Amino acid sequence: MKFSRRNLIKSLAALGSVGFSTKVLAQDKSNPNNLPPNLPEWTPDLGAGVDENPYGSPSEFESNVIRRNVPWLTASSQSSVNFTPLQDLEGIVTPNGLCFERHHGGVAEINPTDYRLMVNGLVNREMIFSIEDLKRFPQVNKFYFLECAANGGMEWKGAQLNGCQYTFGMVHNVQYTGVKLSDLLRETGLKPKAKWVLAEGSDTSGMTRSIPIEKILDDCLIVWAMNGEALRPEQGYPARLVVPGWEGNMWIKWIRRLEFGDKPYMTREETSKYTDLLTDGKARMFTWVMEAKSVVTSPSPEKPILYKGTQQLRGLAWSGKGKIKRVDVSLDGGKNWRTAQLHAPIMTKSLVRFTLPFEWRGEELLIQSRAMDETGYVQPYIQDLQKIRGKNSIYHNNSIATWLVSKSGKVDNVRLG
Ligand SMILES: Nc1nc2c(c(=O)[nH]1)N[C@H]1C(S)=C(S)[C@@H](COP(=O)(O)O)O[C@H]1N2
Ligand SMILES: [Mo]
Repeated sequence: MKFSRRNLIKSLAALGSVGFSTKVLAQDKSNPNNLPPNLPEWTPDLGAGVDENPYGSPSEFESNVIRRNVPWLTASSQSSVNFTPLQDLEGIVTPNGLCFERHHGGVAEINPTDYRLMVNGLVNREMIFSIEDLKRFPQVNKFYFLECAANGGMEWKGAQLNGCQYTFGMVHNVQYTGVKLSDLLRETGLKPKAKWVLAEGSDTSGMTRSIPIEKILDDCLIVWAMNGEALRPEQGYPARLVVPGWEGNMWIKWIRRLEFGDKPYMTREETSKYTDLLTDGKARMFTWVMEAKSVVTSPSPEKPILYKGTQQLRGLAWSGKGKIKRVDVSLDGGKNWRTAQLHAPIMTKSLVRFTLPFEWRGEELLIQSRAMDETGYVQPYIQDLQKIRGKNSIYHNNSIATWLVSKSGKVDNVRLG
């Protein structure tokens, strides 16, 4: 049925005028005493005072909106990962307490007074910066997504984890405040032979990665704040490296040193981990860019369809190569596609929100979303990735997922073909 005004009025009349009373599947757990026209129970008495919770936390009724982990993926609570609850978020900002965490040696506890960033190697002047020194440089405020290269890694061999949070939640999107490395490096100067940077963390894991100088000078940042407040300890307090659009592993947290050299340092994280093992036994190295990807966050396994009638499909798209240009959505497993609405702001290397209204009459659906970025790159199916990379991969799975909606409104993660 088309939503022409005449049809709408006709159908409202048929329903006894309340279009929203078509609830068919949801269990209504409301307390009737609190519903109109009654005075609800929270009105007669005064509410809590302002000073009872000086930092502030979400409503107790939102207590299910939390980071979650998968026990079999967690070696220990120090070498661990948890996932952002994408299915419960709106817009594009990931609240600080919900940003997924990945750390290899636990969260370093650093008094910012004792924090220093050292710059050495092929620079004209080796220097050491405190946080206050960093804050004297021109500041930038930028939204960027951070995605772990292993996001979706469990899905290479088939549909494994039945959740939007577990299959896509190793990504967060935050507004960072910090300084451009290109500005900082004007202070130290660079020797002509400087071609690579070794970025080193100060946590127990000794996390180190090599980054080419072009990227460092293009858009990398040293940041001290996220979403308007100091970095959280889990995200690298008091300072971390931001490497826009590139795999999360390179965004060194608790960063202590940048060493400039003339070749890559071939660290553990770039020679054994974070490489892609191909069918011929060779591995791709230095596959830094996180390519275009998207996910339908609702409906999703955690967000079943509760009503027949008009639905607002919601999702997120991102690309490490630049801006998202378009997102198409299919409800029939890829046979037909409709273009979703992208919501401003659409920023480079940032999550973008998309929505698409559709009518649900209780039939089975196979929901997919496909992102395209400004370079013309189109998000692939897993079969396309496997043709080139085989089935040994763990990292860089940016393929299209399929959510099966059953007649009951239940949603499951499935693999087609
Ligand atoms: N020093 C240090 N930096 C690190 C890590 C770490 O264990 N130690 N983990 C890396 C990995 S694998 C990822 S995906 C991101 C995760 O950042 P987040 O915890 O803010 O989500 O940080 C990266 N930076
Ligand atoms: Mo990662």
